[in-house]
This record gives sequence, structure tokens and C-alpha cells, in this order.
Amino acid sequence: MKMTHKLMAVLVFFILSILTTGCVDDNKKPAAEAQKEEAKGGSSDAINHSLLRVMEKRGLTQNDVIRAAKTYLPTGGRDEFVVFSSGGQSGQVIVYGVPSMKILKYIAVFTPEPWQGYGYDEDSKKILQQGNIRGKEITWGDTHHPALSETDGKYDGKWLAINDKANPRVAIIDLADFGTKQIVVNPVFKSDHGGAFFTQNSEWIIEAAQYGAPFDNNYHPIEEYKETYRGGVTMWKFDPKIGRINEKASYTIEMPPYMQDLSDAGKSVSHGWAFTNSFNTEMYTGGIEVGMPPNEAGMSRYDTDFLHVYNWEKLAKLAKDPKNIKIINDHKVITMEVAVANDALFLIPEPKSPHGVDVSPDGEYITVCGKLDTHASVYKWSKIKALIDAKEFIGKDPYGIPILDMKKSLHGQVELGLGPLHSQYSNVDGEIYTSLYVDSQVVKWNYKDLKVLDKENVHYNIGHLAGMEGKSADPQGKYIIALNKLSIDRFQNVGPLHPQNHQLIDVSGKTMDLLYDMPIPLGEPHQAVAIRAEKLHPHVRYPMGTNTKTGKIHKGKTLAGQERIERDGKNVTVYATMVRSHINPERITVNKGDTVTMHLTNLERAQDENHGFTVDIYNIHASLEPGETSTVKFVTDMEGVFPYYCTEFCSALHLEMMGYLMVKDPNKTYKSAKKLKMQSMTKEELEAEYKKTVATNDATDAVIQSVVKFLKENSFDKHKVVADLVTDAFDQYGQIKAQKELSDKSYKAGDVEKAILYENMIWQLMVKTADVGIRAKDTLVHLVATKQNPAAMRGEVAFNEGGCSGCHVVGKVSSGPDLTGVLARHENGEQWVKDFILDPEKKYHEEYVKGMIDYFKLKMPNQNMSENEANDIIEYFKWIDENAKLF
Ligand code: CUK
Ligand code: CUA
Repeated sequence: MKMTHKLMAVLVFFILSILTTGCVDDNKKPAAEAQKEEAKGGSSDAINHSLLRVMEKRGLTQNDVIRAAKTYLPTGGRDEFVVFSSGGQSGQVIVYGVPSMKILKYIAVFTPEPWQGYGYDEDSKKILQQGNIRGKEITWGDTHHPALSETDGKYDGKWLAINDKANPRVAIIDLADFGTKQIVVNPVFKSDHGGAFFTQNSEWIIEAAQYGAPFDNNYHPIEEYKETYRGGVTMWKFDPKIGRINEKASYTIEMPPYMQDLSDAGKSVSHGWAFTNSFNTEMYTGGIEVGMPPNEAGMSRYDTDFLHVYNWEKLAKLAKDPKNIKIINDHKVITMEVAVANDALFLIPEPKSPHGVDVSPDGEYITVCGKLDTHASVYKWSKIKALIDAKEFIGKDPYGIPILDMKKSLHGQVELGLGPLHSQYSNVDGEIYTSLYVDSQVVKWNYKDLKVLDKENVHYNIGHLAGMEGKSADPQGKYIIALNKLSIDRFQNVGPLHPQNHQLIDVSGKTMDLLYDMPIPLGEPHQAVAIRAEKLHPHVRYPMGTNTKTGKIHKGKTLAGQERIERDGKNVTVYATMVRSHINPERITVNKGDTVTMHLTNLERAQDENHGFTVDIYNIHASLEPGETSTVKFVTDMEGVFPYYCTEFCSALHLEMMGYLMVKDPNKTYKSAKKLKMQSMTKEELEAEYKKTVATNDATDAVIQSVVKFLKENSFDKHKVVADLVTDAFDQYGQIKAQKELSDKSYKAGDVEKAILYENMIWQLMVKTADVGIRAKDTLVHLVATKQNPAAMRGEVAFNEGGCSGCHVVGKVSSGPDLTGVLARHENGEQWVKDFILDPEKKYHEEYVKGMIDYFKLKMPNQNMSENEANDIIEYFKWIDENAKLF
């Protein structure tokens, strides 16, 4: 922490200095040499020297340091972009920031995730169960392509969709809380790949099949592949207002079993249409075991495969008329015949076994990359549309689908290198970035004038790449992330299963520059999408009692005072609350074989005050975020005593946040244990403890009242951050009155012991109030005080982190003297204080210091501050004196 500001300052200074001396060009110049040179140059700045020392010690080049500065995010800082990456075989989504590459969240999607309670509480189980296929529970997924919802082709930061290739499903994540809200199962596909992709106003989500298979759920011999196996594209109807797919209004376009692959929606000029690749127009089905050459040979035999071009907008209208559709597995399917008869489905040859198809920001260019072809092929929408309008075809495929001429549809082709896969766009007109799997490179080129501009090596075998909003109508440029399949030797070896490697590339200059390696140890993160962070507005708490999976008020919502246990035969329903630091109720006794349903409400409104809940050994877990209600359910099939507790370290008394589930066997009789004789407190002792506790509470309350006075005097309610904290604090303080009544009642009834316990509860509430209240005060001080200059800011950090604040509290005498006004207490005060900080021992003999040592029984220690830090602290003291009335 202490290094942070200092390092930043050093970096900035260093960069400025090398920019002016112009030695940046030399990539590999060792630090020692640079230091010599720099000494000749005559700059004697201490900061510069200490940076050079660090560089030398760590073996860093100047470019390393610049790259560090380009990606470094100071503590507490925020990234410019947020990336949503597929989590591959983990079935999750990974969220991280750019340029820092700091991981922020793993979103549970298709797979149980214990921390979020996902799959361990009833409400999230319901979401996972939406993903059951033909009654089968599926607890893993192979997430591939995340997609951000769009308005006018631009990312709007509202919803995220992602597909599961292994079990053809699509999930919807709400970006208001980064949580999964819906899973839909594709009713006719047996696998998918080309999804999810939003159309330009999020009207539809595209999910293309992958491996050809029968649409029905019956057996069909592989020899009848061409007749009975099918490919296709499902158009999921999406309601962007509520963020849910409407399954009933969705439909599938039947396509030949060509093994459809990646897809993209048209935009602007090509809006209403979509594009899907395929890689097995050979319709080869292998059979190594019967002496046939393997799939890989037969599926790549032809020189070209087919790009599917289809008018989903027209087909959506046709799908509304029952005579145009077949119902398969309760789902609308538009046959190829109907699509062809209505001029809504076409094919264009594309180089063999292609992979990515990417529509340009203006919708006019469609770039297809063929894994086995060194070229990228750029198709032009206006050319395709003209051929379609003129009904100019070169023939039909075996299923009667018209084929357009490849040459006449193409804008052109460019030789890029080996294994081109996917492309992303930038803010520069015509600029495109393509991944080269075999060459392990990113190539920057121009899809309009068809020229290669630059190549950058990545490590190793890049799959997708992610630009900043790079597939939207409004790409931002700046960075490209290479999503590499192998990391080989890039990281510390952790065994044969290596992490994947995301590499951040700066694309703001003329040539690309690789900045950063990030290992991802969760699954193969196929595709990632990035959005400007400023477009995201997730909330920090839920309205009290929210079922976070539906967004509605939970039927088990329980407020303070409503806690109860209801029994109905073998069903026990518990309405429980959680708030720092107790669970109510704290004892639950049930019979073996009962079904226990526990509705838990987190009553907190304070930011980040989560509680977790488990009953030991019963394999349940809930994450209760502020305001959330969630349900856990289990059958008490084991007799015994089972502690339950809060699983998040939520406060100093978190360990005390527990209770007992006691499970009795109704067929047994239990003998009660002999009671141990324990010594108890005398009446006088109890009375003394009671008085002491009450006095402590009064003193604590006085502190709270002084903070409240300060906050009011300085109009805290004018500052939202402070007002929010004060609200949190009063949530705690407001509970004291009821506890006090209980305490007084017990005391009057002669139960002093119970009264002491209630007084202790009051103290806990006061501590929590004071904790937040003091945070509010500190925040307010900085808001209403004069602005700190950078030196004073650094000085405050040095003061707090360098150990001064251990003895000195500004505004009051504590283990050391109050430092308000310290500069005025000595002649030539600034120099005096500075000397004292740098070498306190020298002044131990001075009369004044001697007096202080006597009084505090402490000697000011040498904190080994640098001269710069001492100067900064002086600036901080000046700032304190300017604002003395606030302390
Ligand atoms: S795919 Cu993995 S590199 Cu599933 Cu999008 Cu291309
Ligand atoms: Cu709540 Cu720990």
C-alpha cells in the first residue's frame, strides 16, 4: 500500500523524463546502462534513481516499465473497460477489467457455484432446472460465446447472453446484478455453437446448431444422415425490457446438415438478415471403426463450404402462420422448402472449413476466415443483395437452396497467414484485427483496401480475440485481447493442465504492442466481449425481501420481528432473518424425516454486507446479499445436532453468528443428562457488571452523539456518499431502543443476567453504528475541507501507512500529542518537524521533547521516512491546520 502512490509518481516522472530524452525507442536497453547514461545527462532526481534501482534489481527494461504503467491500476482505481469472457468447460462467465486485467467475478451460469449459493439454494436450483434436458439434470456446460445486448447496434450494458455448446442451451444474465436469470434449452438441436448473437435492437438472439442430428428425439441410422439429420438456426425471441427469452414466440430455421458454425447478425444496411458458416457441406460421417477415413479427412475434402445467408425478419413473420411451420418437440420449425419458396435462405461458397464470420460496424462487409485457408474473404452486402434481388444464382444445393456466385459476392480476399479464425473491428474506418491460430499472431489489416498493416506475435495458438466493443456498431479501438489456447512456458508450472492465456495488446499506436499476460485457470475462455465500464450500472443492494432470481418480492420475505417456525405435519417452515451478527431463530428442533424449508432474509442495507448460510453436513448453502431473501430446503434424514452459521466473515462477531439445528428421532426416548453444578455470580457481582456495562454504553453513545453533531453541522445530507453511510449507521442505531426496553424490563423483573446480555447487544449495535459513523465523518471531512494539493495527499498516505497514525490521532490527544497546530508550536516549525521526523533521536535531549516523553511514556520512533515523504507530511499538516475546525 505504501508503495502505491510513490510508485505511480515515480512511473509518471520516469515516463516524462524518457519521453523528453527520447530513449524509449531502445527496447532492450538494460537498466544499468540507462542509469549511466542518465547520470551523464545530469538529471539528479532521487525519484529517477530509485526507479532505476528497482529496474536493475528486477531486470526490467524501459519498455517493461512503460507497459507496467499502461496497465497498472492504482489501489482503489477503476478500469476503463469491463470484459465478459466465456468460462468454457466451467459453464461460467469470467468478468475482468481492462487494462488492469483484474478478475472481478465468476458468474455462475450452467454449473453449480457454491459461493454464490448457485445450485445450493432453492431459487437458483430452479434456474439450473430450467436447463434440464428431457428430464435429465445437467450440472456442467461448455460456454462459448457471450453477447451483450444492443440498442441500434451499440452495447447498452443491460443483458448478457451466452450459449452452452455441449448441451444446446442459452442463458440470460442480468447486468444489474451480474446474475443468471434464465436458461432455455434448444428443443430441436443436439449441440450448438454459433450463438449467442443479439440482433441490433436485441429483438432476437441467434443460436446456430453445430453437429447435424435429427430434430426429433428418435433413433435414425447414420446411413440416413442426408435424409433425416439436420442443421439449423434458432431465433430466440428476446424481450429487452424484462430481459427474458420468450420460448413460445421463438422459431428454428431448418438447414441442411452441413454443420453450421459461427454466425453473426447483420446490422444497419444488412439488418434483418444473418450469416452462418458451415464446415461439412461434404456431409461426411466418418466411420474409422468400419474402415472409413476419419471425419477430419472427409469433412475437409471440398475446396469450399457454404455461408448461409437468411432473412430472419421475413421468416419471423412467416413463422406466425401455422401453414408455414412444422411443430417438433413443441417448437416452431420453418422448413427449408418454405424458406426457399419465400426467398429467405441462400448459400454462398466460402473457403473450406471456415470458422469466424464477422459483420462490419456499418453492416456492409462480412469477413469470413477459413481455418484451412490463408486468406480472409470479405463479402459485400450490397453485392449479395443485388444478386438476390436479381435472382441471379449459379445453381442449387441438393436441398434446393439457391447458391450465389462467390466471386460476384466478394469484395476481395487478403492473404493473412496460417489459420485465420476470428475478427474484430476498431474505431478506425476499415481497420480489422484477425487471429491466426497456426501462426500464433494477431494481424491488423484493412478490409476496405485489403492491405495487411501489422502483425504481433502472441503465445500461443490464439482462438478468438476481443476488441473493445469490437463487434458493435461503435467499436472503441485502444486494446485487443488475444484469447490463447495454449500457454506452454509462459507461467509457473502447475502441472500438466496449464492455464489459458489472455494477452492484452495495445492497438492505439501504428504498430501493436503486447502489454500483459493473464493466466485464466477456469476453463477454455472461447470468446470475450468488452464494454465501456461507464455503461454498466449494477446496483449495490436489493429492495428488502427480493428474490434475486425473479426480481420479485420473495414469498419468504421476513422482517425483523416476523421470525417464526411453522409446523405442518412433517413440513417445517422457518422464516429467518440475518443481520450483523445474529441469525434469528437460533435454535430449531425438528424430527428426523421432516422436510425443512428455511426462508432467509438479509436485513442489511449496507453495501457489501453479505451473509452466507449453511447447515453443517446438509449440503446446502445460500449467499444472502443485502436485501435478498433466499430459500434452502432439506430433508432431515440424519439424527443429531447440526450447527448452522453465517459463512461470510461479516463483522467482528461473525463467528457468533450461528445457531443449532437439532434433529430428534421420534421413535427414540432420550434420557436427560445429569446437570453439572457450576458456580454462579453473586447478586452484587451481577449488579456491578450491569452498572459497568451501562456506563460503557453511555460513554460509547456520547462518542456517537459527537459524530452525529459534527455530521449535522457540516450538512452531511448534501453529500450522497455520506448520507448513504449515515443511513447504514442509523439502521444499526435504530435497533437500540427495542433492546433497551428489553434490558429495562428484565432488570425490573430482577433478571439482571438477562439485562446484562441485552446491554451487551446494545453495545454491539453501538460499535457497528460508530464504525460506519466514523467512516462517514472521515469521508465528509475530505468533502468539505479545502482541496488537498498532491503533496498533502501523498503526505496523508505516508502519515497513515508509515505508522504515524498508530500514535497520533488528528484532532485529539491519544498515545501521542495532537498534531493540529504542530507547525506553529516551534520556531522555524517546518524545519523542526521535518528534522524530528527524519531523525527523532537527535532531539530527545531538547527540553520540550523530554517533557513529551515523560508525559506520554513513549519516545517518537524513527519511521525511516524519506526526505520526500517528510516534506509531504509537512504539506499534510498545513492542510490540517487550514481545516482545523473540522477535526
Ligand atoms: S470457437 Cu473457440 S476459437 Cu467455440 Cu468461437 Cu473459435
Ligand atoms: Cu454474517 Cu458472518
